[in-house]
Amino acid sequence: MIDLVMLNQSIADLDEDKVFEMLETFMATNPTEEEALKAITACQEGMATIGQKFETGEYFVSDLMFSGELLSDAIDLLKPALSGESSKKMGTILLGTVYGDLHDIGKNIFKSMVDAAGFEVIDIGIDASIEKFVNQANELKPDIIGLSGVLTLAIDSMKNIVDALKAENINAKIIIGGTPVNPTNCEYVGADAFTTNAAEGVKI
Ligand code: B12
Repeated sequence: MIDLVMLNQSIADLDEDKVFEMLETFMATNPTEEEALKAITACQEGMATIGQKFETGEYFVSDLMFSGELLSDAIDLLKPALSGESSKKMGTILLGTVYGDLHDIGKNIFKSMVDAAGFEVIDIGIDASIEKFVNQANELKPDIIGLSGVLTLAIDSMKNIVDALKAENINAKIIIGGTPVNPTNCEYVGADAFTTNAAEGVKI
């Protein structure tokens, strides 16, 4: 098993060489999906430290950008361990990062995992407007709609999107994900479920 504390630390330190060396060695051991999920969680925790370093002025926007690329590349390396391809079709999910928010790493992780679990995912990208969600939902009739966002302001975007979906009588189940979501703002948004963890999102 990979050293999760060191992986978390290497992400937080933006030590690209160390992260890749650790993940390549790990993948050569044919890890289980459960082990790969633990590695993703360690990376996610490292990203939270990067956020704190950004807040205290130790890191700059350029570091945030670099961390985004680093994490995307890390997840790409781990993906083969996640794709327990399922033959059954579980349903369709319309997924996007809500308007005002450009963060998509978490959304993309959830997309990979829920796709591997047998769902068809329609990804409408980042900064997705109310109209985009409503039009795609009307056209594609998904079973589930997933809203992603990590900025605090994403919560209001989520609420406005959910209000519009309900006004159009779109009755897909709605799940919200991303760092700021919690029970209180899940209720405020009017979503059916929330999570800050992609694996839990797949279970929900
Ligand atoms: C990388 C990063 C960036 C990158 C994003 C690259 C990309 N392609 O996504 C870039 C450089 C573009 C960026 C820009 C900005 N960022 Co930024 N960024 C981050 C950082 C460091 C990591 C975010 C991340 O990827 N986390 C890792 C992923 C895996 O976690 P996650 O998103 O929570 O996803 C998991 C779950 O939540 C879940 N999930 C996610 N979505 C969904 C959806 C569904 C349906 C489900 C079921 C599950 C699910 O699955 C994932 C895996 O478990 C965070 C710090 C932090 N603490 O989060 C700051 C952070 C989010 N950024 C911040 C800020 C301020 C900004 C900027 C305003 C900076 C600036 N001055 O320009 C801009 C905003 C641009 C915009 N309008 O969106 C603040 C937000 C503050 C706030 N409270 O609103 C943070 C918290 C940093 C900080 N502490 O100050 N950022």
